[in-house]
Parts: sequence; structure tokens; C-alpha cells
Amino acid sequence: MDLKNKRVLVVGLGKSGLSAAMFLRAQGARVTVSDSRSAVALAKEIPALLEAGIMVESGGHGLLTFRRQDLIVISPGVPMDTPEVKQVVAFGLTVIGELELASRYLLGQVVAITGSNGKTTTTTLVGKILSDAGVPTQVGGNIGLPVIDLVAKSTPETVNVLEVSSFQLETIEDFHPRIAVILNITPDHLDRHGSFEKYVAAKERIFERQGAGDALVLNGDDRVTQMSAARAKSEVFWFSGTKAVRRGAFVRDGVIVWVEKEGGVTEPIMPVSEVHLKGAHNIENVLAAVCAARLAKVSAESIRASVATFTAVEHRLELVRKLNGVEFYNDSKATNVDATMKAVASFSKGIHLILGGKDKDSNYGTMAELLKERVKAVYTIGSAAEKIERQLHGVVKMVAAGTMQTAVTEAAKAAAAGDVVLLSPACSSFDQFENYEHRGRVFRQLVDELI
Ligand code: UMA
Repeated sequence: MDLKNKRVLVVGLGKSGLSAAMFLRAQGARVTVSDSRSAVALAKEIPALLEAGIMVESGGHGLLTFRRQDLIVISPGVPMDTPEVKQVVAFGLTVIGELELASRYLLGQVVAITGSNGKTTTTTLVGKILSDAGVPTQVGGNIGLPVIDLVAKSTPETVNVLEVSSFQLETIEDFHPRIAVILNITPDHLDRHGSFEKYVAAKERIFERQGAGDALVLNGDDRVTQMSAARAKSEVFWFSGTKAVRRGAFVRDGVIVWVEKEGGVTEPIMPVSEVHLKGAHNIENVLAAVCAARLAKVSAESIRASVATFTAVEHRLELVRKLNGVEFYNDSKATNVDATMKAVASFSKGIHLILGGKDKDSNYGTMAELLKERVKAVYTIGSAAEKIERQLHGVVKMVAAGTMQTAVTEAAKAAAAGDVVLLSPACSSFDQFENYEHRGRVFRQLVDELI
């Protein structure tokens, strides 16, 4: 792809946009960036861009700016139905995402991992297993490091382990992972995609360029991903926490095992008791990681050693503190209902649950039965609070906390020894925080300050 002197517009000036703009400029393109935020809000980014010879449009997107380009690269957070984007697509202009741009330059193989939940844990674990085994490995993507930032250090021997989101997959063209993993698909981001079907279709694009010789790893216990298999042209491998699979990874008599070929030898990997992650959902993540690692030819012994020394990733069911017999868990990454249900299911009872944030057109009522069984009280925060209170009315005790500070104080006051205070909000964070990491850090700090 020759970018020299090409006019390229980067839409959105977050992490992805900033990295993409600098990369494009280094390739000799004539780059403009366009962001809906004001010049004041972008004061930190603008000087370096101007210095690099990049033009900046702030405070909104101008149709004329969009129409003047040879190529448009959009950030994951910018929807394809943004009016200016829709117009130029209709006009015949090429619009790709940062993931697509990066994959055209990335050397080596790609292992791509998607799913509604568990992506970051599984991506981190696969990265650890490969690098522990001596494979030259890079980890990036939705996990927080734009893929374009991996290009410079990639070599033909590199294995690039990428966490990919439905937002990123919406704007691919030739992205082609050697190994693709779909962990699970449950309703999320319906506000952006418009319907569950469209969300599933975006996720399934992870394997649209795969063919014979590539591998697709799917969850044998997930009704939606089971159906994806019929559309795959690559070799399908399965993982299951509940039953034996024909090809892939599963648990037999308390031991994680791997079967490479249908009817082939069952190879023991490790006892489940050596996994130091909480919850049944994390066993699924480990099984998926085992599939990816065995497909990348890492030995069973090496996988076992890596998994046994892997502990929880930040903001994912992370134990913050134990105070007067009460455990405080930070699960700020639980940004949808399904993730929260998995977190709640990891504790038998006595849970004080902090819920809320920015709603994504979710149905909180689906949690009713589980919450009734295990949760002592729900503390609502953020703009989704009222909807949550309405949908869970009469199910459990509700405390309208409003802010994280009040929620932590009230939950800590009410919790007795043996109880758990769990931040697992089922919503995104953007109404009160910069992102889920910021929300998790605020929670951790408030918990650390409790006396
Ligand atoms: N913006 C516009 N016009 C719009 C919308 C946004 O100009 O119509 C601008 C905003 O003003 C802002 C910029 O776009 O300046 C933000 O871009 P972005 O939302 O794409 O954010 P990045 O910082 O580039 O982060 C993105 C991912 N964000 C999203 O998908 C929303 C990060 O995933 C990812 O880590 C990063 O790229 C690196 O790859 C975050 C996320 O929330 C963690 N992901 C979702 C999830 O996991 O559920 C999908």
C-alpha cells in the first residue's frame, strides 16, 4: 500500500487515531485528523501533530474535509453511521479502521481473540504462554495498545496476539488471523450496532478471510458461537468447560486435556486445581488459551507452567483488599450484563454489588434470579441507575448511591465479615469516568482509604 503523498484523513483522536496519524505521516502521507472534541480539549495532542506536519480539524467533522481525501482511517469509537462517514462511503471513498491499516503492515502471524467477555484475560494469557515458551511475541489491540504501534517491531517470526473488538472488526477488509478465537457472544454494544444480529455479524468477521490451513477456536458451550462454525472455511476447534469435544480443549476428571485430531490421542495439559483465576468463566478462558497455544505448537509442559503462574488481570475480578473479614473486588471491566453475571456467579452469597454507569440498551432484568440468590444489596451509580432500579425492582434491596464514593461507603458499612463488596457495573463508564480503568482506579483508591 503506497501512501506517499496520498491524502489521508484520520477520524477520532484517541489512542488509535494518534498512533495511526503519526504512522501515516511517517509513510509520507498528507495527513489530516478530525475530532468532535474542541481544540481546548485536544490541547495536549495538537502541538505534536502540527509539529509533525499533520493538519487538525477540531470541534466537529466537516463534510468537505472528508470528501477531499484518498483514504479515511476511522477510530474504533467512531460509528460507521456517523453522517460524514456515511456520505463519503456512498461517494465511493475507502474507509478502513486502524486494525485494517495496521494489519497491512504487520509482519509475522496473527492470533486474534474476540468475544463479549474474557478477551483481555485470554489475550494476556496467550501472550504470556507464547513468550514464556520463547516465541517472539507482541500483544496489542483493544487491550489498550493500538495494533499500529506493533508494526515497527514486528518481524516475519513474530506472533502478534491481538485482542479485537466488534468495533474494530466492523472496519476490516483483508485482516486475516492465522488463529482466530471467539470466546462467547452475548448482548453488548447494542446501542452502537443496532441489533444483536448485527453485533454477531461484526464479531464473525474475525474469520471471514480465513481458509484451509487457518484455525478457528469456538466455545462449545455458547449457543451463538456454535452456529458460527457453519460459516467457517477454516478448521474449527472447540473448547468446553462442561463436555468432551471432538477437537480442542476440555476438562476430563479435573484435568484440562487437548485433542488435536478427531479420534486422536487425548493429551493431558494440567489439573484445573493449578489455575489461579476465580470463576468458571475463567476456566473457559484458559481452555481457549490452551487451544491457541497448542495450535501455535507450544508444548503441554510449557503451557502448564505459564498458566499455573498467571494471576488475575487488573480490573477483572481483582481482589483489592480484605478489611474486617470483607473482601473488596474490582471488576470494573464488566461493562455488560453477562460479564456481571459471571462475576456474581463466582461467589456463593453475601454480595454487595455496585451496578451502573452508562447504559448500552441492556436488559438488567435478566440478572434477577441470580441476584436474588446471591446478592444482599445493589448500590446503583451513574446515568443507568434509574433504569436498573426499575428493572430490578422488588428483586433485592436497592440503595440509590449515585456516586462511587457513596456506593463504597454504604456497601462497606452494610457488609458483615464473610461478605463481598463487588464493583461489577454491567455498564460502560463514560458518564462519570474517562474509561473503565479510571473507574477501577477510583474504586481501588476509595477502598484503600476505608478504615
Ligand atoms: N470521536 C470523534 N467522532 C465520533 C466519536 C468519537 O471524533 O463520532 C473521537 C473522540 O472525541 C475521541 C476519539 O474519537 O477523541 C476516541 O476514539 P476511540 O473511542 O476509538 O478511542 P481510542 O482511545 O482510540 O481507543 C480505542 C478503543 N476504544 C473504543 O473502542 C471505544 C479502545 O478500547 C482500545 O483499547 C484502543 O482503541 C486501542 O486499540 C476500549 C473499549 O472500550 C478499551 N473498547 C470496547 C470494549 O472493550 O468493550 C470495544
